[in-house]
Amino acid sequence: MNSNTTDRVQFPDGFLWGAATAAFQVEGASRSDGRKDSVWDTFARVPGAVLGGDTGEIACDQYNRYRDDVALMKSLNLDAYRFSISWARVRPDAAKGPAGVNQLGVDYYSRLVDELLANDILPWVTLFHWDHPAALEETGGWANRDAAYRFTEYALTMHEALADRVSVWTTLNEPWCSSFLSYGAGVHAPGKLSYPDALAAAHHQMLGHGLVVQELRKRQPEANLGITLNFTVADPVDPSDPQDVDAARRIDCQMNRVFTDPLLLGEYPRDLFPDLAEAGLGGVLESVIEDGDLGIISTPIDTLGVNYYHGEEVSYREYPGAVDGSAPVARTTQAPYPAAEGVKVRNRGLPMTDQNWEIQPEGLTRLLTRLHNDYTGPRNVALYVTENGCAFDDVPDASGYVDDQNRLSFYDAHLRAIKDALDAGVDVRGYFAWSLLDNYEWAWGYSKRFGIVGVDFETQQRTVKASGHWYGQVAKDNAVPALRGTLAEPAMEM
Ligand code: PNW
Repeated sequence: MNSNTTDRVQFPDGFLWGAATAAFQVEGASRSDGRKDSVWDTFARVPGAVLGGDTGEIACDQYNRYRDDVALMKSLNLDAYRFSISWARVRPDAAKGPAGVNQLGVDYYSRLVDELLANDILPWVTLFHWDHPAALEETGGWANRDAAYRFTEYALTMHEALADRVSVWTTLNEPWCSSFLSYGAGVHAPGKLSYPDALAAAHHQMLGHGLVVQELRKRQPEANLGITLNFTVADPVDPSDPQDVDAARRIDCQMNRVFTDPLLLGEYPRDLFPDLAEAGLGGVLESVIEDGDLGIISTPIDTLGVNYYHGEEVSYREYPGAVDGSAPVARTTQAPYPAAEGVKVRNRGLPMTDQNWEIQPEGLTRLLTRLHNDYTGPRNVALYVTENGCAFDDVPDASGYVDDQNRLSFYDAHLRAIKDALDAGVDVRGYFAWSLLDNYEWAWGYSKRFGIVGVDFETQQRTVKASGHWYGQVAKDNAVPALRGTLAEPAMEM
């Protein structure tokens, strides 16, 4: 087991090393060149919705600084940049037809792609990372089935503009967040507290995913098409207690299988329906599923993107010091699971990030192995870890340098966990650090820093952290170096 060793670990030839961001979190320029409000712009203005009242108006100003940021990626030896396109920049009024396109918005992504290619960096494009036009929300947003068709039209606008240079397309990022957390829990934009809307939004996003895969496949058969999901690893506190096992089953069902089953098996998990009925939501999901939808949703894909931060240990029983990793916002919210009332997350005493997210690298090995065995392996779908990372309250030294050994160790441990999965025969082909830059961390605003590159939000100065220098070397060597320091004898210099 590599994760139990401190040795250097070599990755397979061709393993892809990247870093990720999302449009709303880094671009800023929220009013430039015809962009209009997305739901995140309007949500950020709701009192109490985002810590500190932070908005995305400026963020990392990547819209104006993308050349510098691409140079930074180059200096870190990155093979790929995973970024998202802002729907609100491209179709600001959510209007249909060619007249709805904001060409200046499209042009920005064209320039970004050119800059990446000129630097030999693969553009890994995500079409939807949560910032749909506020105008679309006025007609019900994703709770309205029409959103799936509007999403397809927007996707085709971007495909037409970029397909001569872009070969990797991710439809959605983490639909669990943009449905359950956004329409159900009220934690993310548009901040709704409706489980029926959350279930409808999830289904319509997956329908939009399938429609886009079908259309892009026709136009670009050789493209790498996929979706990125966020996963948890839900363990029962006591595996011999049927109640605890039921708690874990529900969380696994309502975060993981509710997406992987329709996507790769062509059906919703059977156990979801009785749980929903018991929670007073009987017939709600059924009412939005039309004939043929599951066939569209399960259109074959090439890649499943895996976002992993941590798992959780759950029970119906009360344990002292439950884990709560959500932003302490001054707003009414509810659980992001429509049918898991009473399920509690136990604090198992693992080390945590400064966001109270547990650090659990072995969960990633188990997750990748399970996905490969149950879903992707038999269908020849490749796995890429499209996000993994951690928030720490960095303390720069007098010169501004951040010696973030905590973040570096987090990456080291998770990359070793991936190597364990590779050694077990799992088809993992690449890894993206979340995130390239400190950025707008949604409901946490700018209070949480995920970057391997630090950003001074006053001056916009970027400073590569110790973790960034380390990661750049990993990308260059295609290997994680031997661990030094307290865990092992100092490694021999070669
Ligand atoms: C993901 N949760 O978000 C996103 O894809 C990124 O945009 C984000 O910055 C990153 O992870 C770190 O948070 C999540 O509450 C946000 O379970 C919240 C949750 C999960 C993922």
